[in-house]
Amino acid sequence: GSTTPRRLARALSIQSNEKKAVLVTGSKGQIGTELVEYLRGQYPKVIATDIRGGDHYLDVSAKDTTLLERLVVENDVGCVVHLAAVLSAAAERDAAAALRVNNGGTEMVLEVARRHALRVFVPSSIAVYGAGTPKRARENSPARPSTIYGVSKVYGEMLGEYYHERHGLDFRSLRIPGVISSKAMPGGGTTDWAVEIFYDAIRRSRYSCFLSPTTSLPMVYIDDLIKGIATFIQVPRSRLARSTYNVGAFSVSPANLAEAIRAELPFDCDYRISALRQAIADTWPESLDDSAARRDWDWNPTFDLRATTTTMIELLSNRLA
Ligand code: AKB
Repeated sequence: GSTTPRRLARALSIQSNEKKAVLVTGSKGQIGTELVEYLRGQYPKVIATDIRGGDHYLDVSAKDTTLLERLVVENDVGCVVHLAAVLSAAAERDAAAALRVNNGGTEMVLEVARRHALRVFVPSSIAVYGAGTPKRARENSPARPSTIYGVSKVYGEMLGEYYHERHGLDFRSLRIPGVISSKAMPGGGTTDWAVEIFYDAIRRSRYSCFLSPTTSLPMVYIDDLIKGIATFIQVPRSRLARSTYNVGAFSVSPANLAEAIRAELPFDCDYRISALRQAIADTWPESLDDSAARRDWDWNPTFDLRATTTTMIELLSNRLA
């Protein structure tokens, strides 16, 4: 029949999770800093956790399920946004730490979410792609990463989808490109150059880029991403045809971005290529086919390269002045 206990449990948990509190891990990171602020305008309560402070200290790699469960129960949490992770270049330098944080953290969050019927959002990344992925990646393109970070992101997606199928957990994930933002720095990623370049352009009128001038990667401006995540975690499950979607916006190489900055400010860019980060970037796709997200839940980024560049320069010039 169609009303199996699992389907019923899923329907009930989906209904009852609307507008309860949201718990965010990694809330002090590049995405968390701005997402928490935005969600505070939308939910009665947002519990911001991080290893670096926030409302509550939480080291996801310690797998302290008792602490996470206490926060969930005491605050009537309905949804966990699990952002805490070690990014690609840092993960390559310390694979054991990346596995502890990325795999261990996701394991703990999914298990607590199963016990308390929570909705879970875990960001995935363009890093899931690798050998055999076409330049423009679709969700069902081969996802065979060659980095430990990519491996951990594939694992997170697959573990979440397993919990969805096996336990009816409302697991949702987005394959996110490089994120350009002004409030918090990324750390240890391969797309960090696309943020650093703006700080250096404003402070010193020059930047030394660690990727080659022609390495083109998909990017998204933070405002589009934040609105997209907020929409995606609220959309009725019945509108989703899958658990994991690509979200893209525009693609840019260091040479393109340097030129866009130069149209606004005096600016010089040179290249001191990091062998590690270049090797990682070379395995990632140039752009993401995000037509499924546009169709199913209205993903609709509005910032292109020019709008991102002028907004970043305006925000940072005011802040760093
Ligand atoms: C990184 O560069 O590691 C991240 C990502 C693309 O997932 N920004």
